[in-house]
Amino acid sequence: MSRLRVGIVGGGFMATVHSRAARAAGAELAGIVSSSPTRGAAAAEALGIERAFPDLDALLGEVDVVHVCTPNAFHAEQALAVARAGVHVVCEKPLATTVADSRQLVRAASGVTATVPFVYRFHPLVREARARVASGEAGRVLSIRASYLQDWLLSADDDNWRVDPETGGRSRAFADIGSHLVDLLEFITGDPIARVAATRRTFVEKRAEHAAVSTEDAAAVTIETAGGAIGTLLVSQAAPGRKNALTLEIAGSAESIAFEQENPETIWVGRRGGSLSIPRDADQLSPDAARLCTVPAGHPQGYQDAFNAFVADSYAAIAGGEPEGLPRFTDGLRAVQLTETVMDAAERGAWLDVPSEGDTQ
Ligand code: SOE
Repeated sequence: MSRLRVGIVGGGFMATVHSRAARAAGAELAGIVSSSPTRGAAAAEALGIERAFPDLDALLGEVDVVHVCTPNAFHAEQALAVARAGVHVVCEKPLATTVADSRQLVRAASGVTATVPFVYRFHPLVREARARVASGEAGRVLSIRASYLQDWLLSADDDNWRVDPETGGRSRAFADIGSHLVDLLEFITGDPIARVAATRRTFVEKRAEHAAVSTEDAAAVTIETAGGAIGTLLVSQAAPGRKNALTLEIAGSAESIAFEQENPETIWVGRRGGSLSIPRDADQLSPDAARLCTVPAGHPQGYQDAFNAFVADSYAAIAGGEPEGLPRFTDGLRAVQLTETVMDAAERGAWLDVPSEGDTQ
């Protein structure tokens, strides 16, 4: 079989991560489009990609799959063009900046493989946590304590396109990192968030290149799940010392399970008697966790490994496979729906129901 020909749109940090993962999966990096021809040429050179193309249309005729790694506001238009050309698509999160656009993407991409990099799903011990909940070992899910804290937008000197709703969308911290948190929570528990109450804050209103910033630095959310669990989510990009601290702790009626993204090689299983820490060791894990172990126990796997596994599974789906737990455009839509409901709940100061998948299709 000939190698999959991959195109990348965007030239920043995420384009680097995606291109490494595409290469690791054995694909051919055929082309890149960036915001200007000069940037495109520089990105092609830096990432070892064959050609820089002047625009997306030119790239589309040359590739089997396009990875969209541009600022949020461009996702909808670009992913739509890719899907409408019958080309497979991997689109960064948030899938789009509105629910309406995300729905349109889900419809437009029904004939191609279309995935969203909720890559924390690909840590083997996340799969182990999921298996413990699914098998009933953890018992009924009672409560959830979840947070995702970063500090890179702490001060007025810190700036980024994400703070501007024109490029980042209405929500910033929740769309950017809260989306990962809710995806992971629902993925592990299998229990959808049914209702939310929320509050949000913009601590820094004037940044180096943006005045009157309205997007949130932080959001605090109280949740109820369809299965009757309750929980709290704290999301902030202004928490000193926290770099990429996604923490998820689920208390079931039989055991608690805690996962920390910055320390993904163990999960903590809490019990009334005899709590334990489970290391990533393929021989001891459930099949779906074991399949994602790429190096032996004691040889740490991390973020890029999770990303590589996501891209490898996306390509396996393109080849006709059905890999377990692959985040698709419907999951991207779900996270956008949750983000929008959290923002609405914060603005209205009210508990709001989260529309279910069926309502949003
Ligand atoms: C920036 O907040 C960022 O790079 C996110 O965009 C990623 O999705 C997350 O994995 C790490 O932080």
